[in-house]
Amino acid sequence: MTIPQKIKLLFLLRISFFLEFFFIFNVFAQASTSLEAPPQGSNPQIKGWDYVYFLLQEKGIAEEVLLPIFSDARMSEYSPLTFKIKPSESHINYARRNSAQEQQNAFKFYLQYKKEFQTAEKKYSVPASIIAAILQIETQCGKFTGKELIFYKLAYLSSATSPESIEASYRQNLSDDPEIDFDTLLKRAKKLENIFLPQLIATLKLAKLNKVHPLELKGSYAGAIGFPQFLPNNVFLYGVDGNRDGKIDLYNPIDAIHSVGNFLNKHGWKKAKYTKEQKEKLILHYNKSTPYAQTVIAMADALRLKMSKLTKKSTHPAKKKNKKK
Ligand SMILES: [Ca+2]
Repeated sequence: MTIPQKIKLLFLLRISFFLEFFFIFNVFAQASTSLEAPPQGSNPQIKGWDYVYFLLQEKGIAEEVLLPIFSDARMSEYSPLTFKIKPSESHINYARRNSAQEQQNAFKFYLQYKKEFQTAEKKYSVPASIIAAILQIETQCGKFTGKELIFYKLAYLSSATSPESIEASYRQNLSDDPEIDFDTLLKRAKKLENIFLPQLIATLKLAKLNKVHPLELKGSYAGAIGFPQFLPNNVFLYGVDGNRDGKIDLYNPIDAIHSVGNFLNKHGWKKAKYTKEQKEKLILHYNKSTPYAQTVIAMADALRLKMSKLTKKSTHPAKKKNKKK
């Protein structure tokens, strides 16, 4: 390459650098005008959570509620959320969960709470086998309910529209797709905020109701709690006090059984029989993953078979006796 060619190339590179710089600058200027203005000044006590703190205050949550939580030692420092512009399909291999061992565990749980399962089935029209399969796939019927601080996780997920999250996510998405549309990214951020901010507020409400510190509520990395892994707001919308002790406690197996039944019933499960496709559609309300819904149905089919064998045995005790002789 000759010297003039090199100069020309350098010139072109500089031009593209400036173009890129102006583009990014423009994009962030646009972001800051189309989003709420971030709070001015920073309180070191709240460890960088100013933006979410501001969102919560905007929703009417008082400083005396927020400051003790965000300044608590259990609340880690804020780091921006990087999200994908297109929601990615779950990579969980649900089909693997329908093993003989998992079916056995769900069946054992069913036998332990048989009466409650039958009551729930009558009350909500949702087969016991479906409820048991959901509880098994969610948490192995309460064995693994998650150890994450849900207030922290939901605060993090609520911060999608923070300038730091927008910037980090823009850069990450840009490396995947150089033609990424900034408005689509902003819309996705707003959607995430609209999903998770109400859940964060519901966490505060739930903590108040249960008379515990919000940072004592534990669950999954996505903020779901209890045997059925409900998001906090769903506890208020679909939770049921199945054992009638005056509290909705999703760590209580009976409340959990009733709550899953009620959730599906309120989402349209109104009768005992549906086609496989109809069942799949209804279960997608619980978890928007087709492999999840298919695994629930497959496990429920296996459980129903075990349950029917049980009924046959119990309805023909004499036959069984004779056989033994
Ligand atoms: Ca209860």
